[in-house]
Amino acid sequence: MAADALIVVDLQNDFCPGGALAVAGGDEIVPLVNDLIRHTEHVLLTQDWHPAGHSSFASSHPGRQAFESIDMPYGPQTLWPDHCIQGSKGADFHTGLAWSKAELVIRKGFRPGIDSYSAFFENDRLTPTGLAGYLRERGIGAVTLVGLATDFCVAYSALDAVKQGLATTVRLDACRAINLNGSLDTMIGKMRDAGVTLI
Ligand code: VGL
Ligand code: ZN
Repeated sequence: MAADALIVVDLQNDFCPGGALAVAGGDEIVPLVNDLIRHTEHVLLTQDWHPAGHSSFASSHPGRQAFESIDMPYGPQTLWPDHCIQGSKGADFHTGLAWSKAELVIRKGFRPGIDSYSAFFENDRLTPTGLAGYLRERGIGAVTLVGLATDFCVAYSALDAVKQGLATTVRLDACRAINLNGSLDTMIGKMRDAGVTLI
């Protein structure tokens, strides 16, 4: 029988209150996520992991501001404040997160010229992270996603999970959103249309 996995997306200091790209209430989900970790056999984590000067940072584009969109060779890209820099405190998992049980940590966004919201494919939609192969080899056929942010890394990961043929659930009570220009409603609609189970 195919196994289930819990994927905890980017529950890192920089996405929690006080962090560089704080998501409102980002830390509130930690107790519930820990509960889900305790009750799930296979736990995987993603970790946003950018080199300094990453192309998704507004600071890398003189004259541009955070939360604006720019055209990258691979398409439109939202610019962000500097965040989750490799090895920094902001890139660490939230201190309350019971992460030690995790079987795998997928780092993403480490290529200087490409951002990566999804745990499966970078924002060029072509470069794989290796997660699909890992899940296939481990016989994992269903995933539940939780974490930050609902409308970016969680949603992109969920949409790609469905495309990989995985039974995909997002626990919205264990996620928090950035909600930029209506992005939460847009991405909830896309997930629902794609067949993601939203609970
Ligand atoms: C994320 C923006 C930039 C996320 C990561 O985890 O949703 N959002 N990097
Ligand atoms: Zn990022």
